[in-house]
Amino acid sequence: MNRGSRAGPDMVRRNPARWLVAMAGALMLAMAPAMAQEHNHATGTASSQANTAQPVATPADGTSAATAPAVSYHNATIFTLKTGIAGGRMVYIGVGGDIDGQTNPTLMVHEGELVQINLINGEGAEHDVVIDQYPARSSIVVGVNASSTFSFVATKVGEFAYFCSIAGHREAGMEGLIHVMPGPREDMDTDAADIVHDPADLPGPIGQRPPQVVKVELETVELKGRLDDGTSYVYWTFNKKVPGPFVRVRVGDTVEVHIRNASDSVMPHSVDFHAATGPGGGADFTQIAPGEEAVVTFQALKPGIYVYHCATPSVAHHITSGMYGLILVEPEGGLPQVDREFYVMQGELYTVEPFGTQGEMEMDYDKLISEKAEYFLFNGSVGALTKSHPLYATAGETVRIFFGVGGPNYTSSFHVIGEIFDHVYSLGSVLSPPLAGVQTVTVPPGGATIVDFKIDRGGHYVLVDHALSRAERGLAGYLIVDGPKDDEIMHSGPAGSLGK
Ligand SMILES: [Cu+2]
Repeated sequence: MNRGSRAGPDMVRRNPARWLVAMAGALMLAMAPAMAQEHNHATGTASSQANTAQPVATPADGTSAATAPAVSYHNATIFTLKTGIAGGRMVYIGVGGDIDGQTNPTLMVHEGELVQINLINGEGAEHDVVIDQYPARSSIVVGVNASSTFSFVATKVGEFAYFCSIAGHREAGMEGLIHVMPGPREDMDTDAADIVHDPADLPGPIGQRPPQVVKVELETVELKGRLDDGTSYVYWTFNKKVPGPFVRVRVGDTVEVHIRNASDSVMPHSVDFHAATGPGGGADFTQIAPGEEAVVTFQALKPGIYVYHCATPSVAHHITSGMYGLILVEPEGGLPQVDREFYVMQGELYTVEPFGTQGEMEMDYDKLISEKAEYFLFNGSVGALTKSHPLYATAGETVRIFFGVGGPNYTSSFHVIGEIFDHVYSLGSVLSPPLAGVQTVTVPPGGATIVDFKIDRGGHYVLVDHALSRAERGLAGYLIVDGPKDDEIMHSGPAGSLGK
């Protein structure tokens, strides 16, 4: 740990173990206030504390959904403790974040924060964890790998013991401190720009019209952008967003690309359209220094969904920094109509600083060329599609996601948790018939796909790369669907119990 204690909980908040231990609970926590209302929770502190009175034991496989406090995940400070034996004593051992591996770690939180504690049984004996002077306790975990999650709001400032209430266990060593510091966590937000491309921001279908000349305006802009709360990165972008603008044309169109490199750029930039046929996909004609402009024109010969990206050496550096986007070349007559379309792209960042560090991140060239990513991102930042721009839809609607991978290196196993793709335009081909009934789609770097699905049921759906370790490094998005949730398609309890 190389930072002050104030930053400690932040590291823990990004604790990778949160997904493994309390995936369902953590996901629920992140839901918008509207979702909380649907769960009939009052908002605010009282509800969160009320939850502690009824802790929910979760099996270690995380399949059971915990009750969700009506607060924002944004504010949750998460700790994971595993019971064990150290030096002949019974102890709690920190898992993940700054407390990783520590015996009876001191848990640093701020006044007013929602604190979530995950307890994992590490050796099999009966245990729990109780916070002194707070109405907060876990349920008892019995058996190896049993786990429990509870949460409470740290309303009282000071140092309080946490301990195991099973007779004799506190005395045997199962005791630590939770330190509630006065005042809110320092707002680390900087002057960093919001570089997230809203996934709902894309032009509508073209449909029936004859081919024409379509002018595309791109500006390459280097700017300090928000990577995560209190964390920034100097992105290189098309039009200040990641991904760049969604370009939509039809087959037979003439695409006239005007690219301008902002005068305050440091680097030269360019653009390579995978939808184009010709030298460098246009990159050979668009290598421009700061302040320069170039124009390249190409025929959209083949329909499909294609990536475009900067192709200035080192190309991997330009791509990782955010220089990618999608161009849809519609087939004649367009794609089948759907109710909602979304635009999502995946990329990864290679920073000197480990994932979760606060401050301004630096690109690490050695990590880049050895493909050791620190961050995996949808639409440019951690939380882009969870905290700031979730996808919204209504039950009964058909949804289409144009999904591309900028990369530069990692293939995505794109999946929406809780849904099945009705149609997949595999590898972005719209000339081949779409696949039907698909769970997970492979999307290579520099590749894209189109997935369509009807949402039959309200609820929370989660966009992931099913290489789920990447979810620990920033990669997740929410599709929040308004509509009835308890129905024949899925409901809690046995068959035939609905409405009884
Ligand atoms: Cu570039």
